[in-house]
Amino acid sequence: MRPAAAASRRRGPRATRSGTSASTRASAPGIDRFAADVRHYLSQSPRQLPSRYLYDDLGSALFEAICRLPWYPLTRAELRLLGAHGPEILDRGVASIVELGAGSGLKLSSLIRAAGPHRGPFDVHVVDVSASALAGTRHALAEFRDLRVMTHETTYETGLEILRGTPPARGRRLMLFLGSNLGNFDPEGRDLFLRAMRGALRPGDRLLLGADLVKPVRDLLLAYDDPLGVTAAFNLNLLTRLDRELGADFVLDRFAHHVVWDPERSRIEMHLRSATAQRVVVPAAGLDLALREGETIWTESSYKYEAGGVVTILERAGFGATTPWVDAADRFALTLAEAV
Ligand code: AVJ
Repeated sequence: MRPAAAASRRRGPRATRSGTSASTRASAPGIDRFAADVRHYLSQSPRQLPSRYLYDDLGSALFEAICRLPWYPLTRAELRLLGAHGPEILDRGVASIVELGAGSGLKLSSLIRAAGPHRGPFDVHVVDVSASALAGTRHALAEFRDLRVMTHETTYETGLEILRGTPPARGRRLMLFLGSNLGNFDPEGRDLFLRAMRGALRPGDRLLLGADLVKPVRDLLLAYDDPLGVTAAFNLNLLTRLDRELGADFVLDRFAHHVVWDPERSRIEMHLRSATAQRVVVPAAGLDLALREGETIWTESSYKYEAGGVVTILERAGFGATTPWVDAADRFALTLAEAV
């Protein structure tokens, strides 16, 4: 996300020279929204910050690094599944592909490649709050002919609204929600969001959902608290962002990356733990915080699923779910579901 002044400008779709690509930045959330969210969530008990703010330019780059860590197998497992089932996922009926939160675009390009040559043409819509992620996706897709790429620099919710208004002229739409991004929602928000995705589709359209599965606790903890400290940097970077963009005075070495597995809720929580009792001000959010020693700021939840549970929640949201493809080695599920 670019919370600078430009974000408050609205831009309509813009065709580039070839006429095969366009971008919109429909009401991208800006600095005011960021400040208001920080004010609201840091005042809650327990204190928290929405995980989507982890992804400024540096945060997105750190997340890309996480995906290469030997202890974070999600991305590799999902890429294996996309490679193995590409032709079935992108079968002849698909004319339009939508990805929510595309990151680097690596998965999308791998899927299109795995589907085999002479597939397409495809309309491709990519929705992401990060301008750098969208640029990366464009770059990753540049090698393919027969793609009409439209990027939308906005939240998932706004992206879905745009998509609901622009169904494909012919053929089916395939929506991708990968990387276990679903895991960041709590169960209530998750069900609402799945319904919102269903609402942007028509019967016969499809959703491909990637979901990380429950695995041994030590593996989960290593995935979110890696020995190289990359995940710690990813988490702590949120404080540097608050310092830079909202004038806060967080001192990084007074906080520590802290990870908890909650077996009841089946989720990993990521926190920033205050090493000492300390005061922090966030001027642009009008906050003056007194943190206790050991108090944490909760920055992310990553829910982990059972393969059968994914099918159940999809069916509840209006999808006829097929059987998930499961990567047995790293316990990750890819489920292709049809809107009913
Ligand atoms: C991109 C949200 C799926 O929850 O596993 C990686 C983000 N956080 N390491 C996840 C993340 C810590 C990731 N998601």
